[in-house]
Amino acid sequence: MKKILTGIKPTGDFTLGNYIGAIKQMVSMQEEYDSYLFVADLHALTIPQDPKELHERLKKFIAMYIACGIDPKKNTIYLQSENEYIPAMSYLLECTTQYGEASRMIQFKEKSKEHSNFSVGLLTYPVLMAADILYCDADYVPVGIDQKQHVELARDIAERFNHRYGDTFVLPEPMISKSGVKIRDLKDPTKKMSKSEENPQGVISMFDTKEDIEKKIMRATTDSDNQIKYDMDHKPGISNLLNIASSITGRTIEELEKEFDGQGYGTFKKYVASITSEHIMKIQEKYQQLLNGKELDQILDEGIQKSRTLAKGKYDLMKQRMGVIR
Ligand code: ATP
Ligand code: LTN
Repeated sequence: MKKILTGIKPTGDFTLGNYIGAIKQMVSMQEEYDSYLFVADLHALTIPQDPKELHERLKKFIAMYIACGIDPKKNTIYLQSENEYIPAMSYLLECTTQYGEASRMIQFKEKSKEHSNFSVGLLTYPVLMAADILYCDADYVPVGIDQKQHVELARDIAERFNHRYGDTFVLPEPMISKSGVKIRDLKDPTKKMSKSEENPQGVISMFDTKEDIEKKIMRATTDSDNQIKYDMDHKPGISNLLNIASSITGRTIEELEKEFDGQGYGTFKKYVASITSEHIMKIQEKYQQLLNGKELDQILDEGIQKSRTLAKGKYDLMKQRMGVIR
């Protein structure tokens, strides 16, 4: 069975974009692949975080993954920071990574401009990500297009290590979903719905109340021609709502266009608001049960045990190959 692995940084509330773009995709693949899913809490630290808020988000994210349909029996689920072999591997990989490669990463260039006095962690971010991927010999890494460059760097680092020290790593490939849609910000549909967005009005959090979800959708920015037609270039607002409705119900865009033909934006928005809020409320019900129960700790204990065993094996092999053993 081929392995897939992905992680999400807990840098803000888990959004509808993360659900549709990342978790739903993992759910649809969990039968066919040996799947690894983690919370990338060490990666969150590359930009300053409030420790209390970050801590509270960790279990919330895990509970949300499972409430969204990730089956703990079919996935290895864990917190990145509980596997100490990953940062240890990352150091060894740093010594096989060129400074030029790391500093050419687009995310590094952008974020280092945004934050004055940025940390060294921001530069080594993709090397830690390489360790995340390489320790378990992941074949495919489902990510958004913005992370493709990081997965390709992980592959380059692995290839160089294999060449220099002998076969050690499987070469991973990014898996960019063709069908996976990008959910846009409801207030500014030209940009991605993102958990670090400052204006919450354009972002649906999976923890929002039913009323908030409905309000945000009813107030979503749309054009003025009142036609329910998919056209991302000229009608990004309404196209975004069509994408959301289609992802949630499994119905095609054409079916939805036909059903709401001539009915105007108000009626369509009400429909999207109602199916989206109901869908998220069902997920929240399951989420609450998980958060209140004991199951979560057991899932994390099992996940980290498996993850640590694999990472220790790979770390020891790397050290042996590199000559740093007694
Ligand atoms: P940040 O604001 O910190 O960049 P983000 O919410 O944009 O965070 P990431 O943590 O970078 O999300 O992404 C986690 C996963 O969720 C990735 O696989 C990414 O492709 C997916 N994802 C995030 N936002 C969206 C979106 N709006 N539409 C579709 N997929 C998304
Ligand atoms: N950098 C990714 C999160 C991430 C990740 C990973 C994704 C950290 N480690 C390993 C895939 C594989 C992001 O910002 N979305």
